Amino acid sequence: MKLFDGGKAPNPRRVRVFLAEKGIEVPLVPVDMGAFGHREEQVASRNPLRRLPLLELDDGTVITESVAICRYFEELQPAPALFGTGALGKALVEMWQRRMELNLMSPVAQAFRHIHPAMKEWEVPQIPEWGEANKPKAIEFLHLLDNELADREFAAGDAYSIADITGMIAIDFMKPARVQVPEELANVRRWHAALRARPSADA
Ligand SMILES: N[C@@H](CCC(=O)N[C@@H](CS)C(=O)NCC(=O)O)C(=O)O
Repeated sequence: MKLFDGGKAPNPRRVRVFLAEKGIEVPLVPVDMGAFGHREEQVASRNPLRRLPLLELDDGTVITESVAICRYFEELQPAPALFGTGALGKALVEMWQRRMELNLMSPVAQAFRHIHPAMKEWEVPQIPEWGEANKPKAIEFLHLLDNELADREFAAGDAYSIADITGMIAIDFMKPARVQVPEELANVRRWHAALRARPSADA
């Protein structure tokens, strides 16, 4: 199998961090997204959405969507469990994974893609007002998250999970999106710093 990777872009990074936490090595095919390599035949023929990451299995089957790729590896190698354990644990990870994606990563991505000048050819039409409108949505969710993290170590409970990976990468993505984590959100800051200190964060 091979993983078509997009370098610094947040979704490819989600899969690399997940694999690092699992201790799984997969051959990477680096794609230069800055040069629009993801719009060329190599990617477009495998994923008509022309997005990364994508995983190609040895029989030619292609899996796209970061969480679907991670799910595949979770099933191949269940330990350490990054999608939760037991009925309740799995439901809570799913809940927080979706919350992180829909309420944090998505508004941050919208802010970045609709405001940053470098994204003008990526997001057509680019609507800066829409980008600006998304910034307070991300901040509002971070306040909610800060309350939740007051009495637990990780997003979905006492164990690290894919929800933490999505959350960490969404917060890292706030820098180029020019959105600040409010100073007073001490729990979010503590949680993010702990996630960044894990070796997997550099994957
Ligand atoms: N929902 C997809 C999103 C994939 C995605 O949007 N990837 C970005 C990189 S972070 C991309 O390929 N963008 C290319 C483009 O917008 O043209 C996933 O979770 O993998």
